[in-house]
Amino acid sequence: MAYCQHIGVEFMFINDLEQCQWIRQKFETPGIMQFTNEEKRTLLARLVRSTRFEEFLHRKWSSEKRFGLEGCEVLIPALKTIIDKSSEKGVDYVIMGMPHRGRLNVLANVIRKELEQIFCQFDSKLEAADEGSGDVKYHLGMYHRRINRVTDRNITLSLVANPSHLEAADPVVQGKTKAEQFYCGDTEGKKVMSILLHGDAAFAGQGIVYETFHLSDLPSYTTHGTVHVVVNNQIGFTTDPRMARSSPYPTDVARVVNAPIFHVNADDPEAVVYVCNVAAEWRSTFHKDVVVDLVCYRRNGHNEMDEPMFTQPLMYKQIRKQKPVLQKYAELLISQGVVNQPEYEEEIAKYDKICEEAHARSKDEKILHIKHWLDSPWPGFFTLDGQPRSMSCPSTGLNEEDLTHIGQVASSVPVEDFTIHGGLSRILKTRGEMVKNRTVDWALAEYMAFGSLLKEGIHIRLSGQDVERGTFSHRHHVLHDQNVDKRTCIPMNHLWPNQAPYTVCNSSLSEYGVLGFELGFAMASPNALVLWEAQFGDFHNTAQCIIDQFICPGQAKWVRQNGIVLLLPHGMEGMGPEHSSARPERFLQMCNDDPDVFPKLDDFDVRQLYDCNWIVVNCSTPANFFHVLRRQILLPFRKPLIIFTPKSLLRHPEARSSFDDMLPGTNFLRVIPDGGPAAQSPQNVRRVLFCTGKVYYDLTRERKARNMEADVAITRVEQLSPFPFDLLQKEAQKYPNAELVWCQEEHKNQGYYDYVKPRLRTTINRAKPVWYAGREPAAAPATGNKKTHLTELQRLLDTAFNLDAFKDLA
Ligand SMILES: Cc1ncc(C[n+]2csc(CCOP(=O)(O)OP(=O)(O)O)c2C)c(N)n1
Ligand SMILES: [Mg+2]
Repeated sequence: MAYCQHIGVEFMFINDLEQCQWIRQKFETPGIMQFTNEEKRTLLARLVRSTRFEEFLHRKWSSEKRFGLEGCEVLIPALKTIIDKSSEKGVDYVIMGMPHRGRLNVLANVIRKELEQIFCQFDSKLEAADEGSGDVKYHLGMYHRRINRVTDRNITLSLVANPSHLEAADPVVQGKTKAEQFYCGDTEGKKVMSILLHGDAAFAGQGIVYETFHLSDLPSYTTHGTVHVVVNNQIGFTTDPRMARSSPYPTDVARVVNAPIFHVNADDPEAVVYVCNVAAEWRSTFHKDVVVDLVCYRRNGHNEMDEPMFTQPLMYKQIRKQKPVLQKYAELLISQGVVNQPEYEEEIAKYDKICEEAHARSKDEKILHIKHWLDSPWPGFFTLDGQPRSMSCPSTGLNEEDLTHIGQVASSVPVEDFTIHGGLSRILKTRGEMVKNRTVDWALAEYMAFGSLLKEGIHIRLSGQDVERGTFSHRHHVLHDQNVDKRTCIPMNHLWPNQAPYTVCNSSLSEYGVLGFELGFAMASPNALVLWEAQFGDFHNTAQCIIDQFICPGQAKWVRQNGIVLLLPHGMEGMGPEHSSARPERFLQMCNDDPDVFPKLDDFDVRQLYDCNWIVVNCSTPANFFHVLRRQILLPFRKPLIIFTPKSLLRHPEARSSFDDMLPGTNFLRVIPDGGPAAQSPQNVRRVLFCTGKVYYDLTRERKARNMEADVAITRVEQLSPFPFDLLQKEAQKYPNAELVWCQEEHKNQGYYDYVKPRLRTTINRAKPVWYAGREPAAAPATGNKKTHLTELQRLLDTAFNLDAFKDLA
């Protein structure tokens, strides 16, 4: 149906008449695809750059992997067209995500990274100069602000660094895009947009593609349309026009991604440029996603070391016969008289010279700077050479007045004529009483932390399934009028006259996509507290790639800090195997602190945090939860923060904190020592139980019941990583006659034991054993049987308080 035989369009599932007519008009109007001679020459020049860049790399480093673009050289003019058109429509910031294929070419010719910076990455003798372990050259990111030569307007281009894991960067790019839109007040996506590139196989196969597409229709997640470009080299070569019209994917991909797909033959550069113009126009008109499918072939193997004839001999015999697209297009323009042979050759010579000169300069580079590849700089947050402005953290306490004020707003309805649910009235009343008594529970402590940061101009964004109410119905950050449909109120946004905005948003039912999105959001600015809450902690594992590939090693690979907070409900409460464990063992296993070395540090409070790859905590009191959230922002650098959050403790009468523990001068407590009779006569203490989180409440209850408060001390480890070696050493030394026991409610091969044991032993120079009281090893995180659950709990408490339990083992 398309006017040009090299273009095919899939959009029949779109049921908006205006949109359908728009597409028809773009593709069915005879003669609509006209190019001026100047446009043709620009296109030729862009093809020259794209083609000669790969040839140059091939000549200089024939045995290096570069995932070249040969066969789809039109990608460069395609992207440049989308950017030019978008710039013309008012866009001044384009955030891009892309896989390996053609990435170096895009860096060089679209984002315009200095060529010498790219070339020196091929020099194996250069030393790495920055902190961290770095990454291979075709994963690194880039940020560049420059003038768009076609529109003469400023444009900022950012390419987000990514792991090998295909399509994992998609939601990250979208989150960053959303954040950049949010911070510049671009509520309709008119100034900031994203472009996502895909390989055909990854596009069709990876579920994260669809998770990301489906975020685009949700108000707090939409980026108001993304232009997707698929480098589709799956179907051989494209001289047969039928190929350009047939979708290489299962035909319902278009339907699933809910976006029109424009298929275009990559051997017809003018058709490609035309389609890219239409795609950019579609995005700026309807602010919806659109897919450009560049149907091409891949001239070489998967990478330059790969031999495609092993497996596709006949296809590759055909491919070898194909004239490169540059040659074909040059011949066409010469035959049309648009350029002549010498002009064409001069264009080639000009670019080759640029490459040669850059190559010569690249030899002067002595060291590799990963910093030059940063995709998200935070101007003003660091010193000019990228260091934190201080190595200290102020008190995270808050004055009484602010605590009371936030508490009052949290227990009221700050708008007129608004009827809330009766059950919620009771909850707010209880909150009011707590505030009068100068106490907080978990939900109030969170309120205090958020509310106080908002006052200080810190934007807060809390995202996840059901976070507005809270999975456990404890939060209620969005009030719903019981009489007026869809009328809501967010008291957190009624706290202070010039406060920062609070965003709380129920996400789609996705973890991988949404966590990636929030990570991207947190990348944009250090002055925001971005939190993702899992419905239950276990669900984070469907987002494991974001955790393993971005959150844990992000700074080491890409010198990029990120302060995202993960709230992971965790605790063994007889709820069965699936709602019990946030898998602390996995997070702890990925911490970079050495179990066998006592760190030589003057200041553990801040310096140890600076050295770690992420912070893992399990707070036992609301006040400590309040402090750790505030510390996250008051620190002079950013680290991901993993918090195992409670379920039953949300309503536990003892899990309350006094305002006194939150006042100025107070701080997050990495360790909470025993404060009872045991601590008063430490010489007499027979056992120290070290624990973390909710089991503390079971242990104190049991100790009281057994009348053992003078015999057994209970020390809470609130910050698991980086491990508080200094404080725990003091604790161990305080009780010279005591046995040391780690007690946890999780199974032995899970939880914290494997992480804590060697570190605790390091604090005491391995002078004593560290015993274990807890559940036995198991394959599942928890039993499905309530009675078994309680029996197991009693058994671990028995071990914890049986002073003879380890006698025969010693
Ligand atoms: C999640 C994931 N699985 C597997 C791989 C290994 N892998 C690297 S490239 C590739 C093929 C990608 O094909 P396509 O998306 O069509 O891109 P092309 O290389 O053809 O441009 C695979 C399977 C990967 N990088 N990521
Ligand atoms: Mg492919």
